[in-house]
Amino acid sequence: NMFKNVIVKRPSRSMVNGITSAPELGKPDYELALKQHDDYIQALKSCNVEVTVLEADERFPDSCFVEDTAVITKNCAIICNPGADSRNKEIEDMKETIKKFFSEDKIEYITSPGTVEGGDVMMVGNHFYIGKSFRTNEEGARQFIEKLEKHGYTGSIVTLEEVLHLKTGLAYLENNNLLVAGEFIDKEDFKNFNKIVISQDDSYSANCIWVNDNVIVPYGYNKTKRAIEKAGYNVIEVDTSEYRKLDGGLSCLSLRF
Ligand code: CIR
Repeated sequence: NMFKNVIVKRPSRSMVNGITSAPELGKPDYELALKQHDDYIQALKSCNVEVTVLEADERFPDSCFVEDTAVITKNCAIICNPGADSRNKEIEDMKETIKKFFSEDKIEYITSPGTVEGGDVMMVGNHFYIGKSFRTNEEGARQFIEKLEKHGYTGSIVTLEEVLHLKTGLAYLENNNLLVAGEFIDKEDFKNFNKIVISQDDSYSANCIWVNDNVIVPYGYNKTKRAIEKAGYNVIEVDTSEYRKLDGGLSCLSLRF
């Protein structure tokens, strides 16, 4: 179950106008964000994946967060229908990119009134958890499960109470290991996982990514880093401070398949 490909998109200068729930953190510094994006790409390359780098799109301040535009699996790609209006048209460009990897019969679309953002979808083997959030609605989740089943997968819905996206507080590290923070720590849906619990102060670091037995972790969260190392992974740190200012983390910045 290794990843071969990763798609990322360069941040735009307009990112300073991206959506945020934490304006008190200040506006992102574009130059620093670019440097952090370079480091992110380097980290991915060190995990033996082919990285496709899309050009920045100034029309969409949040467009570097490509994860929300699609969910890509081995068998199919599902183009999302982002619930955030300012982000909805980000899917147009992603569709074209995905067509380079998948034939038309393997590409599915979520349609209105259904909304889904990929940050609400977590893959665990052949099963997908779909967060019902402010961005992903019931109808979107229903369509998503229907598409999954068509391509040999299953899905279930998890209702979110607090965080933006499902993967804001969860990361699956394969081998039944699950990073959990906040509202997900005690959720019934995840009781059979080997949980690595992230404390409230470090909750941002629950958004990590497993890439071929390495785990990329946000820089500056030593407790999280040590816990993941203890679970047997090679940890790579990448600073994401400028993306954090827009509620974005490591998973949001790429599509991995
Ligand atoms: C947004 O609010 O849509 C962006 N500022 C952050 C998106 C983060 N994406 C993710 O968690 N998958």
